[in-house]
Amino acid sequence: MDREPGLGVGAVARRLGVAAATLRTWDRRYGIGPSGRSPGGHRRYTPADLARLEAMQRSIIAGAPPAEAARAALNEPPGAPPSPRGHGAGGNRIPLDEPSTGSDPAEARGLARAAMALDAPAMARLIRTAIARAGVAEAWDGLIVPVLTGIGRKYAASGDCVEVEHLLSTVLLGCLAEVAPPAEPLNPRPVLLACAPEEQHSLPVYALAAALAETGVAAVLLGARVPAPALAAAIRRTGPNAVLVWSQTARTGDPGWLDGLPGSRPVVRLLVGGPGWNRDRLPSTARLVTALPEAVTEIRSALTRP
Ligand code: B12
Repeated sequence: MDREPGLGVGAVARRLGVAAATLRTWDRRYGIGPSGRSPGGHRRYTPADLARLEAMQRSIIAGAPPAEAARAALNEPPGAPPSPRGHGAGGNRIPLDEPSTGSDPAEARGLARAAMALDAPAMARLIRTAIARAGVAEAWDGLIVPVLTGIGRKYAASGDCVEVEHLLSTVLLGCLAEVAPPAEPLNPRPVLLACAPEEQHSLPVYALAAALAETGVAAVLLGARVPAPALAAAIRRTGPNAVLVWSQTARTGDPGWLDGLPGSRPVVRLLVGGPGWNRDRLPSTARLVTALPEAVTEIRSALTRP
């Protein structure tokens, strides 16, 4: 056994960038914990323990479930050379959460694999099949969001995958745009969908437009990075029943400008969506929606108002 006093749980947590509670859980659940003792008898992580944890963390970032990552790390001889970041065993995998009920985990793994392989035709096939089978809202929440979130996590952990993010986004925008607008829309007045000024993350508004189209509602999709005066002009010109503005990132989430949007004649229902918004500062005229089906319901209810 290693005779060095080693590191306490707090120091190891800081080094790996995970919470101390996570390390305790890994120890309890997977038996990957400190094997040393301090002179005072406290448990200490030895350099070999640390190497094992680093190996486990690399596997998790590469997409392995924690139990499997721990098993592999415990079986790896301590001191085995670390695989280069993001390219080791399983390095081509996107970490996926447990799928929501009703969704098919194999489908999400397939889309993640096709995305990592930059195989656009395979991605499009999987996305189109899911939309045709379950509709846009279910395909979005059950298949697409988990893969997007996984890619985001991989990017955050390693800086990799920006090309995957770009290609999957391009394919998705194409597939969502294929959902035909209703021939005879339910809504005589338009619904406007826009991203906040400088917000480039536009996929959710495309998904919303497609989901609305499936229910017979036609939307006017202004897309990414809509300047505030341009949205105001579109509202004045079209007299919409409902407007939804998306902010994905905190950088675009200051809602100060929303108050300046034209709000009446007829009454415009103002909805905001996305994790970027500063919720404490939303004007009382804006209602925050937190899920795609909720946005569809809210928009439809605005249409049926007198
Ligand atoms: C696709 C993507 C891109 C694409 C966008 C393409 C497009 N046309 O939209 C591109 C490649 C352009 C891009 C660029 C960048 N991106 Co980007 N991107 C993403 C990614 C992978 C998915 C975004 C998305 O569509 N999310 C929508 C859903 C999937 O996510 P969600 O909001 O968390 O969903 C929750 C709710 O909002 C709700 N929900 C889901 N869908 C819907 C729909 C509606 C209508 C409603 C109401 C609710 C709802 O349900 C979910 C559970 O609660 C995210 C990862 C992520 N976790 O989101 C990163 C992410 C948003 N990007 C990020 C970054 C840093 C960038 C860049 C700055 C650098 C980079 N990665 O290249 C640039 C610059 C962007 C800019 N200047 O604005 C960070 C943002 C970090 C932060 N907190 O600010 C993220 C989180 C990745 C990460 N983990 O680091 N990106």
